[in-house]
Amino acid sequence: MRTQVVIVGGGPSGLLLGQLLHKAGVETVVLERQSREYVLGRIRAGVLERGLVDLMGQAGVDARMKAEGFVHDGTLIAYDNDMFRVDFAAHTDATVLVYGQTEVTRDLYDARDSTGGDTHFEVEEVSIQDADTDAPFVTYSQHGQTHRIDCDFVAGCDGFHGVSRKTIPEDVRREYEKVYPFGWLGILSETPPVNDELIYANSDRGFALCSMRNANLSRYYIQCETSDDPANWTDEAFWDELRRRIPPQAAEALVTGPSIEKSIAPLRSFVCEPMRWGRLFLCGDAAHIVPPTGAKGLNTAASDVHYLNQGLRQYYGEGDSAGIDQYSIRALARVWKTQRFSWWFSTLMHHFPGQTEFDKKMQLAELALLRDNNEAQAAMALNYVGLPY
Ligand code: RFL
Ligand code: PHB
Repeated sequence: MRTQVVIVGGGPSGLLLGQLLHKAGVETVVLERQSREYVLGRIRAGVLERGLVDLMGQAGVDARMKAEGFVHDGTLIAYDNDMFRVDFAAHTDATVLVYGQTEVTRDLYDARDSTGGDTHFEVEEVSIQDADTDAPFVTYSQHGQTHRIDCDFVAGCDGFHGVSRKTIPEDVRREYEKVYPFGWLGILSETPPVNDELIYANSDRGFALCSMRNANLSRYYIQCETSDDPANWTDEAFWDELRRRIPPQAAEALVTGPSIEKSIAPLRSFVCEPMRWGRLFLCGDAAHIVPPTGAKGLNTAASDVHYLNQGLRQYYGEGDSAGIDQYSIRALARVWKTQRFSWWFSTLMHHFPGQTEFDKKMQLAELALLRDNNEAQAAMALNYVGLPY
């Protein structure tokens, strides 16, 4: 079998790239390790930058997102029993959209189905071969049979644990990593959100975040130990702890109910350089991970997709390889800036084990600067709504 671009991974990066390339008349095959139901059952990101919203429009898959997503033009930051607001719209000409990654992925699968896109689920033993030559190919097995796809390019969109990054030889690849000494315990509950905008809370007991998916579906997180287990937390214990970490006016307004999902995510910053090796391109979590504090994971995956889509369109449309040659440099320039923002916001908002009184004062001074200073708020707003591509 032969195609133009093999996309390894059917998460949001792979599917969005597939739809954008389809619009340009470029043929793709998507290989996904899990079943579709499994991919659509994962609860992950909830905040979309303008860049991702625009890409969904270019891919022709924004109808439901526009109808059901919620525009947020600011966020609340809480500390010391009080809250202040950062107004995105006042500091930038942009806003963000609250629309879950699960819904983004569902819309992309529906679009891929309706355009006859070739997608293979539950594939095993994916192996990317000869990516450093002009004739790469991908082998995999499915239901006990081995298959081979010859192609022009391979897009490695298979997340942090995929095979694509590891295909780049170790002497070419450089990896940068920071592991945070805590995780986030998250729950989803069919209750109205405590507030119509997100609340990010710094407290002595640890960070908390009040987020949402829609008018009757809330997403809340509390900082926890990395070694913790969701089974250690009853719903009551979660709600009690959340109430202690958010300002009193929010705690009083909180509507609680049974959780419908409860999980722990570790916090990590990670970047792999370069993001291209020959005819293999890494996109999204395959190349980089951010701690979720700035909601940048999915959004940074989308900016990679944008640069790769541009490069491949230029190659197929004009026979010009400048865009794909510059892919890694262009993508990484933006990746490092979103890494910086996610690291800064994570460092500002969490309680670190062994944190000294001085460290705490530094957090408080920086929070006060953000509360009182227009330029500090403008810098935060610019990064939160998403740096331009
Ligand atoms: P994904 O979503 O991980 O998709 C990769 C896909 O590749 C498949 N795969 C393979 N397929 C074929 N062969 C192989 N060998 C394969 N190995 C893996 C996987 O099954 C999967 O379907 O990466 P992608 O598309 O780059 O998208 C990135 C985003 O998913 C990610 O950045 C965000 O979800 C990160 N993230 C969050 N970001 C936010 O902005 N806000 C959040 O609240 C948030 N919560 C999270 C998160 C990531 C989490 N992970 C990775 C565990 C919560 C969690 C738990
Ligand atoms: C979420 O709703 O899951 C969410 C929102 C904002 C973040 C992280 C996660 O910064």
